[in-house]
Amino acid sequence: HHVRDKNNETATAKTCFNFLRKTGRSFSPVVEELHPELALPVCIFYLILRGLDTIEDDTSIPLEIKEPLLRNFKDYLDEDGWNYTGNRLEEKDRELLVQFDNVIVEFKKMKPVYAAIVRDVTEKMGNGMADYARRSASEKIGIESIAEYDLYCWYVAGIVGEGLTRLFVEAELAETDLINQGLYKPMGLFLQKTNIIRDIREDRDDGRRFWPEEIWSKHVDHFDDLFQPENRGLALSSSSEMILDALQHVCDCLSYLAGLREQSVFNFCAIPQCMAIATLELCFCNPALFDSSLKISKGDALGLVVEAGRGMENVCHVFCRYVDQIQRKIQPEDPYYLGSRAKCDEIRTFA
Ligand code: PS7
Ligand code: MN
Ligand code: MN
Ligand code: MN
Ligand code: MN
Ligand code: MN
Repeated sequence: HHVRDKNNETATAKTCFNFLRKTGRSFSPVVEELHPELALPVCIFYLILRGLDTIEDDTSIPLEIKEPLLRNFKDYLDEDGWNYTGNRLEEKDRELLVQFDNVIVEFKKMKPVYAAIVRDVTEKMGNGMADYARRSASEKIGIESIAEYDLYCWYVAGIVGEGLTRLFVEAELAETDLINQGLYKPMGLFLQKTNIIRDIREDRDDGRRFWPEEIWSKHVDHFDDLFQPENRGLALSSSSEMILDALQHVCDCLSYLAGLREQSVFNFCAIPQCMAIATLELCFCNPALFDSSLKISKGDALGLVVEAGRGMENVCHVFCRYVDQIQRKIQPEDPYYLGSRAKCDEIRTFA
């Protein structure tokens, strides 16, 4: 078993791991436990994308400033001492951008093949976020079609999955097949869709909408109607359809995970997926989803880390268990009753 040599870490690497702990509570344990060849590169990768997302999320930055920041972010990675202090004070990850020079120092020391992958993902994600920010700043406020929703999720998470898979292969910790199969896309989409479903209320309070109009407009006339107490039934039907849409990716995610051989890479990939299915189960048929972001308990999360770490068979058990709980909650009057039941049956047969 390989262990990272924390005593030989530079001061900037230590600072980066501290930022990872502060800004990525769910990712930091799995990143720190990664094979030592990849722990620091993936930590830097994470912080770069977290920095980009902090700019994307700040609704106080006007589009004329935000758009070039997002599109040019990949170039700042080579600018010694670059930082950004323009975020509004409340933005929780502001400090990362203020001290971004530490991330740049470590990015420049990264193996060139790894750095090229990270830069490529940063460029594509920055441009995708900028396209979306531009569209939502003009007449439209949010995502309209399911195709647009899938494209947004591809930019902010699918591409990350592709980049991470390339890193695993470059580090010889995964087989080349894993890239060719393209299953990194559903891996990213499943995580991102779960985040968008869970954060519906928080995002709406920030003036942002990620649930596609094509889905919610079947149930309510206006987006804000989802949050009115008298519309809880219609809001829950919308959430059922959103969750059913996310569940379409589950079988592909399990196929991706089944292709991993190295234990630390397996844990890194499998644990967030198990947290996601547990989160979807918590959100399913839960009216509190429209009051605040729901979070699985610390105890449940800890149990999932242990279970997922015991290998593929246990990960399948985790998925079967949560899918079974979802299936028990589906109401016969739910318009997605049959579709959801069929999907749950399919996943349990597959797993
Ligand atoms: C493993 C094949 C480089 C480890 C990990 C920072 C979380 C933040 O949190 O609503 O509500 O503010 O603004 C596939 C992670 C996809 C991405 C996307 C899995 C980078 C990440 C920046 C691929 C994670 C899914 C924004 C964009 O949503 O979030 C495998 C490492 C993975 C970061 C996530 C997040 C997007 C995000 P929040 P938002
Ligand atoms: Mn964010
Ligand atoms: Mn964001
Ligand atoms: Mn979110
Ligand atoms: Mn957010
Ligand atoms: Mn799909």
